[in-house]
Amino acid sequence: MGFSTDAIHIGQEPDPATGAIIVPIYQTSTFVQEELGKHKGFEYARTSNPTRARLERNLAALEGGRFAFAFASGMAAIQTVMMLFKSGDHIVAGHNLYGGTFRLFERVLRHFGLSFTYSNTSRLEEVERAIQPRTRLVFIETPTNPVMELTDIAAIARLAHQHGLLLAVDNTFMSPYLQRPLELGADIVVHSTTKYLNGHSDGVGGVAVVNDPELADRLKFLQNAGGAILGPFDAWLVLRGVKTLAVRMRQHDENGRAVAQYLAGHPKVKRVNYPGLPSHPQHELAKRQMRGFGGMLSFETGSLENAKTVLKSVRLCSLAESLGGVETLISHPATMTHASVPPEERRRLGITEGLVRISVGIEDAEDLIADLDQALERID
Ligand code: P1T
Repeated sequence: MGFSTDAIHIGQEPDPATGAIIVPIYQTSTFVQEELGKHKGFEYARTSNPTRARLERNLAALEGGRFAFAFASGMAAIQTVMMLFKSGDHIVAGHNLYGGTFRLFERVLRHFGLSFTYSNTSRLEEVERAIQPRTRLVFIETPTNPVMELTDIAAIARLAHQHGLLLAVDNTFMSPYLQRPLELGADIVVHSTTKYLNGHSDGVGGVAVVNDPELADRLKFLQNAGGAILGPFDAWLVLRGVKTLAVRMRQHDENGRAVAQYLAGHPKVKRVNYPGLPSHPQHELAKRQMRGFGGMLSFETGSLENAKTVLKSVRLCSLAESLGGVETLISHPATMTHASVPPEERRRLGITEGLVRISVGIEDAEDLIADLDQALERID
């Protein structure tokens, strides 16, 4: 079946007990057993909950994987994936990650004996140089948050596997509608479901998806052992959100292209980071590896003052962290999402004080452009 059919039907079958067309929210902590060891497949809701189980089945299918595990947040999903490793292990990570991921790696997991080398994963030779005898994992975002740099997933998967490493891809920015890393060779896909999968800015969650049954067993164990699970109501919101994932992503993509093109032609905008623009250094890779370019972009206003003016002047775009909702959000990575990245590292990556990020929503594109136009008129 096609992607939209899967999104609407897999895990979303009518409730066998009542015929309810919508998956019920099983707001329960435990399940009564008939006798010792005899139950209906559910014992305790940390271990497994029917609403969450439905979502996990759905998201596994959408990512082209066999197993999915839903967590309380994107960070909880990433944290649980990192618990697959042990003290002494080394991870090669992309140099431009969501600030919270970098913070987890540097300020938490280092204390548990994991070590990290950050490299420009768009250059395979840099990744190869970073590999050490105790390296176990390559962890990337593509496109990256917020400078929209790409990594060739198929190529880096081959390299990782040649060295006996796992490849994990944070697919939050694209959603499985636009990019399916498992099909390109990745071993683990993670998402902040808070973003496009939920799509309506009304819940925080995360997921990890894998194909390998052994990896799945270990993640299932860690999900239960650590307990950072997604609650049933939040799982239900994502089940509702994914039904419109395909149509939303098509509109995010169309609007993203329109806004990027408008910004690229604006005399006061110094640079636009959007993989759909022919000027993007990896535009060809984007066309090959993604089904569209999505709704995320960032652009350079030239100074902190200019960025502040834009953020203050927009009326339709809302100044807020997060992304992937139907409404357009605008933000300042240097002081918001990437504040935990050291300033010199930020500068090196192009996360300047003048950089503004937009999560282009699915409003009418001409209204978004008009809003940005009146805001940009106020800058130098
Ligand atoms: O916020 P949470 O659901 O825990 O997800 C963390 C996360 C993981 N991966 C990527 C690529 C992300 O962008 C995020 C969260 N990002 C934002 C809140 C943001 O505004 O960029």
